Amino acid sequence: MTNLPKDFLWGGAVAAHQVEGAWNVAGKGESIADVLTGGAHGVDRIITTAIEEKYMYPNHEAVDFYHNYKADIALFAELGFKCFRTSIAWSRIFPLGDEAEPNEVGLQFYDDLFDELLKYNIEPVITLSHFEMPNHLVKTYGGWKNRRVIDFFVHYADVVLQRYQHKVKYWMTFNEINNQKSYDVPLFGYTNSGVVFNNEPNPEETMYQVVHHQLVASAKVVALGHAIKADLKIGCMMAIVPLYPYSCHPDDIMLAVEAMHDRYLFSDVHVRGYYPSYAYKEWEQKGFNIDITADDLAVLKAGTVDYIGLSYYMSKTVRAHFEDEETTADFEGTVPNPHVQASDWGWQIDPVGLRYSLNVLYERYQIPLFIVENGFGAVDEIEPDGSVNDQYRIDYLKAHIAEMIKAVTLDGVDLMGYTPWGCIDCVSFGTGEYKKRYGFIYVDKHDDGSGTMKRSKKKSFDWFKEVVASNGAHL
Ligand code: BGP
Repeated sequence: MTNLPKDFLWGGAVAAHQVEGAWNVAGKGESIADVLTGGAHGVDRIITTAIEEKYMYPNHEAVDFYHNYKADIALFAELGFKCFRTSIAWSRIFPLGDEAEPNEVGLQFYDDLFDELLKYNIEPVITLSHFEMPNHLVKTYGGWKNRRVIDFFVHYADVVLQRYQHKVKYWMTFNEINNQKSYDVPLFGYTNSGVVFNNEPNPEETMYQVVHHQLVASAKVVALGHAIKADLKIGCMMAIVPLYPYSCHPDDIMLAVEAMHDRYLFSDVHVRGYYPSYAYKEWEQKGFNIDITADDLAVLKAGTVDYIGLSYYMSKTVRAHFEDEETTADFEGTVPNPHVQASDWGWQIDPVGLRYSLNVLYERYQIPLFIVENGFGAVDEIEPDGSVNDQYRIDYLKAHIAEMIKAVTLDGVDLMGYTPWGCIDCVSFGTGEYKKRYGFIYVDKHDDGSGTMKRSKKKSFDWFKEVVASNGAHL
């Protein structure tokens, strides 16, 4: 039996640049996602900051949601979605990012998209910045390193919040803002902020400055949104990857606490409106000089979020001592957890970690949570009859939803909804591939550029439809 609230927001999630395509139509400017390579280049997606003929840019076409959104939304409606999470491509609204006047055709596209969702009573859940920004802001201003970008972002947010205030109630500011803490993974910094931290003289200090600018921008937008319409719900969005201690050795326990500071720092500021003491201590020890003004501190205080949106895919494990062992930590300081299995991409599958994370977050913050990403990336095989038997995806989602329901019904976590990632197949963010699929809806499009873009239902489609219809009672 389930006791999920009646208005629980079941749905699905994507991001503009991973589905829309139409990268240069209707006045859209070039975004940083448009210069990310894909396909054969694997994870090395940042090859150039300008479009070059010899590379493939999967986001240019993506799955052409821009032209197919009506038919795709009809399928979401068939799934019974109560909400649909996507993002607005900033460069459709402000092609360069620093203009005074928005691109009306871009605004109209999202009006039409939101109207189509509302036609089926599907609530749009909108991320303002999901791994893309106008490339002009990177080339001319240095991306989020530059304090002026705060004003450009707030202006963009002001325009869309005003415009869509009666159509969109649920908003988030920056997708997975805390990913940047892994500043030595170039893709995270680049897509979040237009900065490749490793190219900076002091990568970590620059990362904190960039993040500070974004936290200030986020707080300004939260306050602005509430001033525009008091009942808008504006959240942050965190990549939640719990870091377990490898053992009960006190050093493993403490290492996990320290490692989690890196993750909580972002949500601490978003939710509480001030930096935690451990952040100041870290900056002091490392000799960092982050430009934080008294005005900034007041802004942070005045713009705390209404809820925490989160992605959850995996847990990781940290270990303090390796004496006489062959195992060593990876580049992030994590080691394989012998008690869980991993996906083909090495992501550790840990449904209990979701319940654990929801508990820890709710204990810490006592504000509503919203799972806005969870899912299983896999290579799907088409059967001779055209079907896709993605039982592995059903198994993954079923186990995670079961733990999510325990968090609500047994632990009392206030959870707003659940939107699995990539409800329709889309371009992988991490690898730029089509073959890493997450959807209930298959899209016939492949890494060699072939494919008809035809949509078809996978086995998981009917399964999730029943989950939604039963409000989680039938898994
Ligand atoms: C999150 C991002 C998404 C998405 C997802 C899956 O980090 O917010 O944009 O793509 O991960 O990752 P991937 O596409 O690399 O499998």
